[in-house]
Amino acid sequence: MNTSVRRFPDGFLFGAATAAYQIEGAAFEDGRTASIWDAFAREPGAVLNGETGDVACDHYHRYADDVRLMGELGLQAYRFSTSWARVRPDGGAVNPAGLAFYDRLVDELLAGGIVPWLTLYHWDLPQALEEKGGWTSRDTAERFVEYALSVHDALGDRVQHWTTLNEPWCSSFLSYTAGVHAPGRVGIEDGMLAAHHLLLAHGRTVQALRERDPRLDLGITLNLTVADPADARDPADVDAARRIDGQFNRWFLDPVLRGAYPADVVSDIREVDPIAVRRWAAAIHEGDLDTIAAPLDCLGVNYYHGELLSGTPQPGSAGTPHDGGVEGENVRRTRSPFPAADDVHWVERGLPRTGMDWEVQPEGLTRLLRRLGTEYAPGLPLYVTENGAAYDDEVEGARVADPATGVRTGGLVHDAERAMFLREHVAATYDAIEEGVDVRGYFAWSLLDNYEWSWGYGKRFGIVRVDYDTQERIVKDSGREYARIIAARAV
Ligand code: PNW
Repeated sequence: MNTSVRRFPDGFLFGAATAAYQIEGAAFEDGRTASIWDAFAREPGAVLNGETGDVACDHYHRYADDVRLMGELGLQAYRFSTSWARVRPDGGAVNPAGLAFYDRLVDELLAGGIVPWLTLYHWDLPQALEEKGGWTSRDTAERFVEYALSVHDALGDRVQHWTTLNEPWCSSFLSYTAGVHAPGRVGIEDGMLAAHHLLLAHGRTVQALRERDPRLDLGITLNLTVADPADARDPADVDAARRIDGQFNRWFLDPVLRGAYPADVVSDIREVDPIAVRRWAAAIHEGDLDTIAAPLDCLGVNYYHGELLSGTPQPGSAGTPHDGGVEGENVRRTRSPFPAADDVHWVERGLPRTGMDWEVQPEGLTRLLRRLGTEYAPGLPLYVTENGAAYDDEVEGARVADPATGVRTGGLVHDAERAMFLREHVAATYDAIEEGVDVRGYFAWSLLDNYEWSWGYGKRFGIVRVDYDTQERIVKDSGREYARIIAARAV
């Protein structure tokens, strides 16, 4: 690891990220109807404490203040997602009032000199489409293209950077196989079908947007890991690492960048559930993989942690870090999101852990970027589109209510661990650039504390604290640290 000052190249973008359902609130305003998350959050036991995104950070009403805050932090780019159920309620006709929100947001960003970085799908499928089969239905991919084109109709004159999907692994295997994310379905076949139709939606959208405007910058964001064998000489450990790499990384990287699903993983799953694999294979039409592999302008990488794997059961092992769900009495049990990994075990290696119990492993990010830049996508610009950590923040200071308004102001949030996490991962990103990997940006997850899916408001990832009673925003120490890094363009 490099220890001298790391100065980022001109043009490297520093930003922060959010997602529609996690921050917007205003869940049923201006014509928006339910998404699968509105429905799922209302199912008993689906989300910790039954919390919903009904209000969240109330960003729908406070977006102008939030953009001002981004300016104060010095953010150069802002990654956000549009809500399908706002733009096309129930997946049907275009809702001008819903689109108008994103129109205002984009104008506000541009006026503040902040580059809008738009994601079309961050997990909030209209519930009406789920009721017609959701992502297990091929038709959903067609509906998605219509939705994408309607967002482009409204914003294409001002938005250059378009990401089709955020983390299709989560919206397929975590959602349709493990049942811990919306819509909470369980089964290998449903997860495999969902993944294929999500990727098809991605490819068709890339083709359609490209045809409309060849100047757009088009990409997809994948959540990727670094899966290491506990003992590189133990074939069972090597095989455990292969399975996790295969089901998590290669299941998406291979079709998107090479036009084929990984054969080893297909045969692993066939051993567990041959009928599921047969039905999935029948759902792949001729030409689908060419569509899915439509050329891209960049690849978005979400990195939180790596993992150490063994083929041998581990005493007292905590289990997969990819549960995405919550342990506890009021929360439903999950199935593994890895259909063919019963013989995979996670090994404790004594690294520090975040509030999600995820390991802190910055050098894993350097290795991941190197692998993508050499093995998978030489020449394809990479962006770290999410990286961050949940911690219990220490709030200090005179948080006195203004007698006139009742609004509490002031206060400091000390989150030294998050500040350190960001600094180390920005440095790890730089180390990849220095090796020659074409990494063009880094987005902190997240701008604001927000709705952390099945954890409700129980986990805070923000560099800005949100008081959910008053909606007050307080820049955390990590936010100030990130602002300093951006101002210096160095770490
Ligand atoms: C990502 N896993 O989610 C999402 O893109 C964000 O919306 C989310 O808030 C953030 O990371 C923090 O969790 C993930 O189980 C959720 O491996 C779960 C997993 C990975 C990513």
